[in-house]
Amino acid sequence: MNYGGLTDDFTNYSSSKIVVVPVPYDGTSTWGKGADKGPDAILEASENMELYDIETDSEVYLNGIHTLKALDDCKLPEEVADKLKPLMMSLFKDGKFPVVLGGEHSVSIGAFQAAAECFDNISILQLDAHSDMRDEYNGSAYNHACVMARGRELCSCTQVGIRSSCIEEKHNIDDYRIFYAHEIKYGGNDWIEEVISQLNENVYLTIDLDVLDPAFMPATGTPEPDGLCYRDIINLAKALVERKNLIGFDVVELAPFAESNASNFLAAKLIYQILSLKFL
Ligand SMILES: [Mn+2]
Repeated sequence: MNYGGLTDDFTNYSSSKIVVVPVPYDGTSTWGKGADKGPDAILEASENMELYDIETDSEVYLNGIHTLKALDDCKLPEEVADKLKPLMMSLFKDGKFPVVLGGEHSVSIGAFQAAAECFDNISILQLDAHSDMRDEYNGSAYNHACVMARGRELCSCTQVGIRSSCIEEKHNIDDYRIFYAHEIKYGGNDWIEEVISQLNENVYLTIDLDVLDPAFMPATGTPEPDGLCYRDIINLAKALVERKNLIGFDVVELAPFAESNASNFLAAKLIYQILSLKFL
């Protein structure tokens, strides 16, 4: 399987501008399991997408999309980071635009480390229901609940869509850099401008799919009510690619349902629409 179900003409590594990195890791999730099935579900759904994007009037696959062999066989989240970081660094050095498919959110840590090492003047933009700012959880600093605490050790992090935190995380949260879901949903339209204006020139985007309302994205391990809608993310992505240099992104925490493909298809299409905006 490759992302988009493309023919060989558009999947060659050397000629592809985009590289998809499946990381089917689900070692630290605490409630709903199944994020290890996320990458395959996204790839399978992507083979059933239309490859023409209406809003941008473009066919982004013409830039080439290479899908790597899955990074698997890791037991601990530290091992995932140790393998993903050099892989991502090699992609950045080759001038590729990487898209990481999780897996649970701890897989982002290796991508953050690579981004911070390869780019100066960088920010991480997190879309998520959960602040993920615990110093450590269940004995590991690389647990999915700690991913943004690791991110903020590397560069400035802006958090969007948050609606679940524990009290111990508050000392790690910067009030200026967090945009709670209720403020976004019920507080007017200025939030996108405020988010973009605080980001550095280079931006790595991490999308935990539970940022979306469970009405749209039920197939995730830790769903939280009162979340964002698909259009909120597209509108933010539009402003992001127009004003900043998006260097890559990840989409994590899809835990597919056997009875419905809708969440899988949403994830596949969200990736394609962000790519369509980026390469317009
Ligand atoms: Mn998360």
